[in-house]
Amino acid sequence: MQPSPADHAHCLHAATASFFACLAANGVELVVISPGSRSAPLALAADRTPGLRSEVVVDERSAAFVALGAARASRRPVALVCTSGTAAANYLPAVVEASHGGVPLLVNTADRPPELRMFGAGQTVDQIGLYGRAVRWFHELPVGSDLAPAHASLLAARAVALATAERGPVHLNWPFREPLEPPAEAPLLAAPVRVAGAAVVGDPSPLVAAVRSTTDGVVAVGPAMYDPPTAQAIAGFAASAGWPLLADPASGLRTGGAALGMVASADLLLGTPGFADQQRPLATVRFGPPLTSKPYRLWLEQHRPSTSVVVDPGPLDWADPSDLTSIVVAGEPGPLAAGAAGALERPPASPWLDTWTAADKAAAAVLTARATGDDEITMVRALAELPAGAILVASSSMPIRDLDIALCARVEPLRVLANRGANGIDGVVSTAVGVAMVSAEPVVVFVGDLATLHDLGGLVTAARAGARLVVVIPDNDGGGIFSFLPVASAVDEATFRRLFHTPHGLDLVAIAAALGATAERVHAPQLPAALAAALERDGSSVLVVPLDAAANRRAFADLRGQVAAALA
Ligand SMILES: Cc1ncc(C[n+]2csc(CCOP(=O)(O)OP(=O)(O)O)c2C)c(N)n1
Ligand SMILES: [Mg+2]
Repeated sequence: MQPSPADHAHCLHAATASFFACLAANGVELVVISPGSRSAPLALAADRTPGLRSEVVVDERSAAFVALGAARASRRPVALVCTSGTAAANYLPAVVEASHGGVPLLVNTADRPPELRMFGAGQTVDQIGLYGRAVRWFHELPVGSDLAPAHASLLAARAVALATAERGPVHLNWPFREPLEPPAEAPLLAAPVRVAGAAVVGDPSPLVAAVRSTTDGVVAVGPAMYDPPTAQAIAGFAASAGWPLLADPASGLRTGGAALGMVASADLLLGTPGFADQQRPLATVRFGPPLTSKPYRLWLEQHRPSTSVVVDPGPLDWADPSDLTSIVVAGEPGPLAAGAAGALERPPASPWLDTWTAADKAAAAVLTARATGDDEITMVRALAELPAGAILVASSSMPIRDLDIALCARVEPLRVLANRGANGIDGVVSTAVGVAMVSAEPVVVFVGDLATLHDLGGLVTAARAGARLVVVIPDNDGGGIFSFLPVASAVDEATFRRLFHTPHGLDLVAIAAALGATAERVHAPQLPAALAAALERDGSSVLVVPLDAAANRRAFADLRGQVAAALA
């Protein structure tokens, strides 16, 4: 359905106004505008933003050099706005000079929406990557009216941080669909995202201020696989804050020591509607990428805490698919966490923290009682008992989520590694071979059957390299994850199986043996003994655990029901 013209105008201008308000909040003072029609939403928003001075220069070539001179002299990023077509091309000489001269320029070019490109619409040229390698960052925005104001704010913060940190121009290309005129009433703006640390890298004061603002906050740690000193510093910060510590299985914190306030079962707790509705976070401090847990993400989106601090070393690393960030703190997480912990007073007694830790205890009791079913919960219970110092490589799809759900905190170190950058199911066995090549500790890889078939070359590599590796395969004859998705009930069974579950019917034990591994079929409850034996062996071992995807899904539903009952 098309939005009404009024809604369209409101969305479009709320996005551009939020963008410029965020530039102003992060120290931008000047915008150089060249006249045009398609760029109206940018020009009007820039001109109306308090704290921004706008200057109009008709010739874009000259406008860009004016911005360059102003940015050079003021040592602050200066924004440029022009319309589509050769207008944008005229910025090139100044952009090249800014690139070589290390001058922060924020280049904003208006564009036609995708459906008007390549079919002869007026003033339409290919603006994607127009300045080539002369810019530090190029980004094509969503069509204006589809751009959420909070996202526009986040983009503005990133553009300023990048242009400043990387000393050079950045290019944002803005496609706009007509009508372009502003709404009758002033649009509602998103709160600007502040970038702390662009000037003073490593200043922990935003973390301290967030903690002082409320007792009802959480420290969340994504799959950053932090080293032990960093993990310890972050755990120390959470303890000083008196906030619960929600740590992804691949964070480096969940299974790396005793951390006060650790809530390992956050996915189960926040997947329980009563708990998630009642526990309303007022602030979060996140280290590293977003957490794997979907219930955690939905919980944040439901309550939208007003303070969301993200700690990440580089501007291109901040990830926030929910547009929640209010402050980005650039710098190394370990020193920042330690600095903040040092500045905090002893935390007051907090019913909020007590509720979390009591709930976590209840969920952990439910989990530890479940180690007998033919399901992935039982498999995780076995993997949770790997010897101290072991390394567990987890595949994307269900294995990493299984760990998130069912891996309790433990004191003896278990290092969990996962390819969470792009979440592919490819190359998982090969990744584990690489891990084993450089590690003296036992290495186990927990990898789905499809992911194993995707990387059979990894088993060949393991055999050729003589890698000491244990491959544990939850074999649900296809992509079990799809049974948890809405598509499972949206299409007929045969279509679901052919297009999504994709059963292969292959004997993975025979395949693994043929490729040089010691392979056996093991039922989930017998996994602890099989693992212990495999860890004693030289070369690679493959343990294939037969599972039924539907029964496994029921086991998880049952677990969630038990947790909900324990919390009620
Ligand atoms: C390289 C790549 N191709 C496709 C996908 C999409 N995908 C996500 S999960 C999945 C199924 C994985 O099945 P399996 O490894 O058996 O794990 P399970 O879901 O059964 O736990 C697929 C195909 C992906 N993430 N990466
Ligand atoms: Mg599978």
